[in-house]
Amino acid sequence: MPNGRPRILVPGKMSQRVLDRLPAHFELVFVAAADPTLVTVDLASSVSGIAVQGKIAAGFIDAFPNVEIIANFGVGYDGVDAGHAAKRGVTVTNTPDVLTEEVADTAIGLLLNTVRRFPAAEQWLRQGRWAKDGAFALSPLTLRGRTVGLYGLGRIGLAIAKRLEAFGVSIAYHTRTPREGLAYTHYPTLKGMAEAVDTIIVIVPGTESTRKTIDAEILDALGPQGVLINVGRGTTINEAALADALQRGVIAAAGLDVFENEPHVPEALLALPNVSLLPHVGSASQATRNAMADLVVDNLVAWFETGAALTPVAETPFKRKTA
Ligand code: A2R
Repeated sequence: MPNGRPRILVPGKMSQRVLDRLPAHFELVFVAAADPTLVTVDLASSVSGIAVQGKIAAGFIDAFPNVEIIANFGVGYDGVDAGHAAKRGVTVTNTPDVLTEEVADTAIGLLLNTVRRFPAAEQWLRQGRWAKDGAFALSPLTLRGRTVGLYGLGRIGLAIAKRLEAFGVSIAYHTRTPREGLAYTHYPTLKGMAEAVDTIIVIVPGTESTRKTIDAEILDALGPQGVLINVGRGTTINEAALADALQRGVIAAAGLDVFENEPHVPEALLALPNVSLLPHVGSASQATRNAMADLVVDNLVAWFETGAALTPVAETPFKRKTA
């Protein structure tokens, strides 16, 4: 620990607020990317913590024999190999709760944009077509009378459900374990829920157990009036199957804020009129990103000052070993 202060490594891009706050507590060091070949011998042994807004693979964790904590910017930590960190005794933290309401707001906005085609309507106005060609086409779809199935009912899923109650739609959900004390219908299988609802909102984490689970079979079960919204992770959807289902009218429309290979969006989806697309802005207000940045820094400070992180992920419930 040079200067007696822990050394924190930032690989690649990071929120400016994190970069502004960390130097009050730590010595900051940088590498251009989370690539073990960029790590010098001096860096390897001296780094005690990593702050990351991107991917950290097992090989990068192994490049740092003395690393204790990896603080991830975001509630979803699918980019960090938390299973490997757990085996190494390295704590991983994420940023839950502080973005819950913002992402739920985004989900509702994307749902309305998708069903009522508001982005296309605004383009119609901006292009002067309202005056030239008349009223924008009636939206074939409506939120009225819909039954919405939440795939995932954790912190964000529940915040979406609370909002949906005010919209007067029916609400169901699929999770592996039913939540106590809720009036929403629980479906033990995704297929069962897809058959029963006409709208699915995806808000599960990007894990092996959710990977490509929204596939041709589920889209078929959702049906021709079906609307699919994804504010979780792109990996949960088989994008080729989705594009095919949208082209052939197997489902009616989709709204996507997340993609499998961001920032690249499949051409097949870009070409479709019945898709509303956002560039992963679920939590992207200045205020919410500030709160996330503060939680990244506060986790690191708490770890080194009190010996316990504020929001460790489930895989790494560790306390700091003091020498
Ligand atoms: O299955 P459960 O009972 O563990 O419920 C969790 C559900 N979930 C799943 N549901 C069905 N099949 C699965 N294989 C599966 N894996 C997880 O997702 C729970 O209801 C929900 C996750 O909730 P939280 O951990 O509270 O996460 P939060 O804050 O709502 O964020 C969800 C995701 C993040 O991981 C980012 O990817 C994205 O939203 O921002």
